[in-house]
Amino acid sequence: MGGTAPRGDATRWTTGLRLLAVGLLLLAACLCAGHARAEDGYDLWLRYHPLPAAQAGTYRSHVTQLIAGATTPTQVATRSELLRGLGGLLGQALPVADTASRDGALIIGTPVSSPLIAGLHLDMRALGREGYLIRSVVVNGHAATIIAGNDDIGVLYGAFRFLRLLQTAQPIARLDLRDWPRVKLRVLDHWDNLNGSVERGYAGASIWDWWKLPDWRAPRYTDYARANASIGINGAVLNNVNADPLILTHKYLEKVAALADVFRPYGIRVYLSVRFSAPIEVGGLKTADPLDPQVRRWWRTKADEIYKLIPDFGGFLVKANSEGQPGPQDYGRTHADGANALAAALAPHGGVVMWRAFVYANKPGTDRIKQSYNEFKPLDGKFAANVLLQVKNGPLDFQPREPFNPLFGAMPKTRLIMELQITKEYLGFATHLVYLGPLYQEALSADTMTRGKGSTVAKVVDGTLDGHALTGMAGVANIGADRDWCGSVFNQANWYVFGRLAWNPTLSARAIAEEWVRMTFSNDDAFVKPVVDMMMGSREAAVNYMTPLGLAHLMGHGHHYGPEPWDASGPRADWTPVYFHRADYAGIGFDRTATGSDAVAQYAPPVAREFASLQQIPDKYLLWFHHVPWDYRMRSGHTLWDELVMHYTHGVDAVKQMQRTWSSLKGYVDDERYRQVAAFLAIQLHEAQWWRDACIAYFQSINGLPLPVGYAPPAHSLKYYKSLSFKDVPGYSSW
Ligand code: GCV
Repeated sequence: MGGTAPRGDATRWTTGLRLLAVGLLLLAACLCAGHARAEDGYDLWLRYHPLPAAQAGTYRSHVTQLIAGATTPTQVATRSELLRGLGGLLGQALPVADTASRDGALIIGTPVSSPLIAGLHLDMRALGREGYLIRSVVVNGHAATIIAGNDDIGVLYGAFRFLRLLQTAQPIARLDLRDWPRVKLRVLDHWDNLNGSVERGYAGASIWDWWKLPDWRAPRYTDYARANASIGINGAVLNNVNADPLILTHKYLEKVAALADVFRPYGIRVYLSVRFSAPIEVGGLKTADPLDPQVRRWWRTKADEIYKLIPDFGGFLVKANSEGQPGPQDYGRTHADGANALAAALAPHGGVVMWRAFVYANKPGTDRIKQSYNEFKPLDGKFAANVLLQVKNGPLDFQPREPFNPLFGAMPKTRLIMELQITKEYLGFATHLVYLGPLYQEALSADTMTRGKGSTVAKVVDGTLDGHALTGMAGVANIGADRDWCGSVFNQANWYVFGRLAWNPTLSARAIAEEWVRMTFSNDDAFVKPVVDMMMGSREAAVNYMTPLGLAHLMGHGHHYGPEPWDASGPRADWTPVYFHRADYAGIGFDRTATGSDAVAQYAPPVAREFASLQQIPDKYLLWFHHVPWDYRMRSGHTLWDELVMHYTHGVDAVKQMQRTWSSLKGYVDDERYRQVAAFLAIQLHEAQWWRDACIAYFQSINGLPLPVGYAPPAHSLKYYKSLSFKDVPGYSSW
């Protein structure tokens, strides 16, 4: 034993050192975990994690007590959000007080709900019902901050803005902010079916548990409302535009009413998609002719029933005579006849009809993208005052890139609501990291030139171009029952940017991305900058690896997963990629100039001239409007074919760069979210490469041209890419 003692001491030493080292490692791991603890994304951008000590300390000196009424449901919601948010961010509970007894009171309310606010005699005329004012003031001799509005809902929006200031590390010592929504209806369209599936949904099942409603009001519904209110969304269409008529039965309306009750304190109205033939299917009538007195009476009675259950019901969204849906044309009536019949039923209650312009059935054979304009433009001025015509951003169908829809600016007497897609049906589903801010901004900032220079789509949307007060923006939601709501953390940014742009269509996509990154991940500039850059470039990357230079709709048939540029399978020609790219031995692209379909003529003359001219057309729209030879010389000096291959390759390279950026930021993100993003980027790279290779293989099979020097050939044969087929693709419910 004696001979072993020294060795034993040495062993103990070594063991001790090892234990110390392990302890230090554990401590370090704990500290890191405190900095970046595992997160599942449920909290979205409302995480309210404790701020770094120094920053929290500064804020704590400015926010020492909360003075807030709690009489109405919205006041209760506002107070509880502030207590939750500030308590979390500042790391300590905030006392609620009746009067400003020391420096640092946060006083919130309206001149009616708060005597302190009333006493300040603020000029809040410009704020409207939903606007707010945040200001540093002196009350009872004490420094204080007020969040004031004309109505409770404005105060709630102001409270979220105040929280955002702290979440994004902004100074709060000398505040003087006022803001109000520029668009009236800021609506999410859920394409959720009553059986729990979601058309074009990639984040799991529907969040609406119709089966358990109205008795079970899941807490998640409140969190949904909180998230929406935090970005100013004030409406939700609960069900798919390919609507099940059952939603209008009393049983379902009671379920809808339960959701409306949950959302009401957060300023969110519910809307329903309705099937035009519901008077037949639900009402037992023989016709749904909008001019038939019985049909009109049925809609009136139904509206009365709805408003008894839901006094603030928003109205109806209608997809009619589109993709197999019934509509007024089935009875020889116009879209205006149909919309106005429903509008008449809702008008006494203050409801609206959002009538979709997404139609392409009237004249098969006409260029698909021209049909909506052809059908609706002549109806300008024919719609009732509570009808909004809901127009997709582009004339086709939510492609990675489209020029703006020519209906914007072309119907000055009609209220147009813009429809954007938040769910990424055509942009890689849930897994591809594609921030849609740049796409939305591109659409909103497009100049229609319809009333001279500066007649932007944003001005049509916010109503300033033609003096409309009833305005709107709708986004097809990307929300599902997945724990992280949207199928990936970065998809949450698309919900966020939609809400922020619907609030103010002139905000910058980059600034919004930065807000979101700070709230969702970290305020560390070393993290924020590269992530925002990555997000801002991500949409262009997707355009490049999917549909560069104005190509469109090359996706897999029906389910829209992956590339299928060779598909010519019908049943309609204008559902197939070959219809859209028109590639042949001589060239590629859709001639939409006067020598072709003349779709350019639907734009105001200066825009039409630009799009029609090969000299002026921006490269990004070239093949949308022109059929050009493969050896056409691009501005870069390359031939079109070489340039196409280069764009496809840039797209793939950009995803590689995104991967590099993300792996360099590992230390800033909790492991759970880090790993998911990394794994999804790997999927994205794989699929981007597949897109590039399959498209190049196919186009090369048509033109027989060699690849530009230095560009790798596709990894597989065209036969291989054509052999791929997919069943059970998420989000694909055929109608
Ligand atoms: C809800 C595209 C989608 C359909 C969708 C339709 C629409 O065609 O693929 O799933 O149907 O747009 O916007 O109505």
